[in-house]
Amino acid sequence: MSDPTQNRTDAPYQFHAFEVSYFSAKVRPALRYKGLWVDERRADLGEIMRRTGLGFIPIVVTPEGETWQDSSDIYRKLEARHPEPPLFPATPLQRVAAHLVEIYANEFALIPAMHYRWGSELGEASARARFSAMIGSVEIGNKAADRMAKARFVVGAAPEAAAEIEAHTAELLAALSAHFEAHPYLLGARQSFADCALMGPIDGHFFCDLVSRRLLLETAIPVVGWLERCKFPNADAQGEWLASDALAPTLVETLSAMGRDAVPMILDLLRAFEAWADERGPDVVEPPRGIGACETSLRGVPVKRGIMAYTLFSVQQVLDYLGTLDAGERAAVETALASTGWTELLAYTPRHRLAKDGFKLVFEG
Ligand SMILES: N[C@@H](CCC(=O)N[C@@H](CS)C(=O)NCC(=O)O)C(=O)O
Repeated sequence: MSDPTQNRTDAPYQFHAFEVSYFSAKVRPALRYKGLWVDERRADLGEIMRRTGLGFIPIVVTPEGETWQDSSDIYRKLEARHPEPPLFPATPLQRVAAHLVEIYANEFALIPAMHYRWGSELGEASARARFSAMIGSVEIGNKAADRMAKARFVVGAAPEAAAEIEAHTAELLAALSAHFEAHPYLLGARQSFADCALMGPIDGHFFCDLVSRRLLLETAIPVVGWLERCKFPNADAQGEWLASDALAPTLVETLSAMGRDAVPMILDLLRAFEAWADERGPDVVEPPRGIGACETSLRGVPVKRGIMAYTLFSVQQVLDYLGTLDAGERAAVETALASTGWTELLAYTPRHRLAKDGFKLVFEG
């Protein structure tokens, strides 16, 4: 049972977010799980730009007025300030598994999310109507929609791969449904940052959008049950993560459904970013937002995708954690995940390293 006074603050945390935003949906359940006093407000891009110099949603402003940006950093800062109830498992296998789910959410699940929102006439028409209703202007709503509909191609949600994206999603939802029939959360009876991360695609897009919401309601009701639990967590009433650092066999199946398509693509993206970084000029400290596109594939279908520095930053987090383990712990993690496709990513050794300078990603060293 957490100390009820621990998370008391004199002023609320401000959460600048959108209901339709993927990364807002990734952060919101973590704030709620921590039981914090939160004032959620519609993101104002002008204010976000002023505070961070970046046009990314969401941000959190602390009761003292400090700005936090980047969903992964927000998890870490929340955990440091409010360790109870915990978001980060302390045991190696569960911690690595949680990082892998987060990497899947940061990097790959964008594809089905953008496909279902923008990849059909019905999806696009309903998303445009929702954007316009939300913004209160058809003209501005459509402009925002135009930008996001194009971003579909940047993340690799290619029309030629529509069947493969839908097959991936069906397998993911089947694996998650089997898991949530047996366990309330990914790691057992307690929420972790893995659940929060997966809420990005599943709450921020799938449950928000007409076509994918129907898919969830028709084919994946246990996932909807989990989503409702994550939306309104009562951390004190939750149980514990599985004992002895175990992963449920159904979670191993879920990691496989994620890893078999995501890992080859993430490796392609990492290699493309590192090849660009090898060749960059000596004074390029901050990688640009757009580095061009690379050729990757999904189940054999060629897909173009934008190369982003963030992919390396995202993968660094699990590699850094692995680096803190001793040889025996690392071997146990690799054995447990051997069938999932993720060990190839865990074996990747980057030649470059990124760090944060304020809100900017920069090369380290
Ligand atoms: N790394 C950031 C990514 C945030 C992000 O991409 N947010 C989207 C909305 S869900 C956004 O603001 N996109 C605007 C853009 O890409 O220009 C995080 O984890 O918070």
